[in-house]
Amino acid sequence: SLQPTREDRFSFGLWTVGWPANDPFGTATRPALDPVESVHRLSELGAWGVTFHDDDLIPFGTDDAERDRIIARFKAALAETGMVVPMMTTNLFTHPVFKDGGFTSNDRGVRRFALRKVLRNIDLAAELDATTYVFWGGREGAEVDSGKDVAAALDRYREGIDTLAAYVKEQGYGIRFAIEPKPNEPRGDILLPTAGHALAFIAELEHGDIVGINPEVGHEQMAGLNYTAGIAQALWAGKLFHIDLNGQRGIKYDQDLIFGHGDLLNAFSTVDLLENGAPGGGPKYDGPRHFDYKPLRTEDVDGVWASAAANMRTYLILKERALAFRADPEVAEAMAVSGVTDLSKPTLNPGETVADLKADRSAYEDFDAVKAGERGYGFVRLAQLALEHLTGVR
Ligand code: 3MF
Ligand code: MG
Ligand code: MG
Ligand code: MG
Repeated sequence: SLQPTREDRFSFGLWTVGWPANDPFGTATRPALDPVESVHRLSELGAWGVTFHDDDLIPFGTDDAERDRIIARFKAALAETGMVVPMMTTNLFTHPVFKDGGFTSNDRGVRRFALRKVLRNIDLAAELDATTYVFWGGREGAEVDSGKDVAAALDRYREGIDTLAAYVKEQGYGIRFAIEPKPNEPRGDILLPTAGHALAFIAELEHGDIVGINPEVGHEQMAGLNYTAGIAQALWAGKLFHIDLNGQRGIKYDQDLIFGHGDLLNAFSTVDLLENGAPGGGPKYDGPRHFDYKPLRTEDVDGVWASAAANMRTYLILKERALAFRADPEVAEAMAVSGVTDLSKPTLNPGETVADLKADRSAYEDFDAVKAGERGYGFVRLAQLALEHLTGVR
């Protein structure tokens, strides 16, 4: 069915539907939404969860009494609807104090303030039973190469993440961290620009065991990269802790389009991987299907809810098509012909040593490289089969 249910585990950021559509060239075109209304509307549409930055719910600078009141009212909306908060995150990018970054600001006082802001919100995340805490370091970067010591910045980034991860462990919160890469915007260059950079960074952490990544479709595509291939590597590394689904059309500003409204073929392969796993097996993604998109600035409030529904419906359409793709015997046959399934077979025989390989004349001396070079792999046929399933022709 194309009707979303709780079992689909669709979640939305409060900042997505709640974006009043202010951009660098224009003022808001829509009124601000009450987070409590967003919880109710998303629930009615069939979503399962909401996610948010501290400041999305509790405006920066709110006093403690008002903060408590806002949280109590929000909790009541969750209880009324049964909506959950699977993920939370920190806004370390809007206020001028963070203009040179949070964890990696050149100003040490700002770095300490950033850590305190996160610590406070992690306590709230634990209170709301969130299991993932996302770090998108939008201001952790630079425009001027000589103005940022990248090695020192990475030391401070590591210090920040490790300090917070140690805290989560000490408190027994059961929360895992997910770093969200982005190549640029709002900074000219952002640290940890791609999924690969973030994975390499995590390998240098003391508490890397509870740190993974939250790749966003559009962010990887802004770097000209293939999102499906990126999350496949994260899955392979056991580090795909969360995902930000949306759409992007090429290398340009962060569009945050509705999922599938950008590179549709890649959206299809993404859903195929998420729902069916890699053809040869391996770890499967088990987290929320989280949308981080922006309703177009041209839309009114009705258009906001239509766009939220469109994300979920598109995902479910692609899921149906991806299941049909994998169930098609012709696809299985085409994958076998292409060698897709053969790739899961280890290159060496069980127990084979390098000496054995060197002694195997069939591997080299007698191997017909010319003939092997003439082989057709049939990937075009696979691509066309995918397209025909995607478009509903098959
Ligand atoms: C910006 C983003 C962010 C992150 C969020 C953490 C404002 O391009 O994608 O949204 O997703 O900060 O989840
Ligand atoms: Mg984006
Ligand atoms: Mg974004
Ligand atoms: Mg995002």
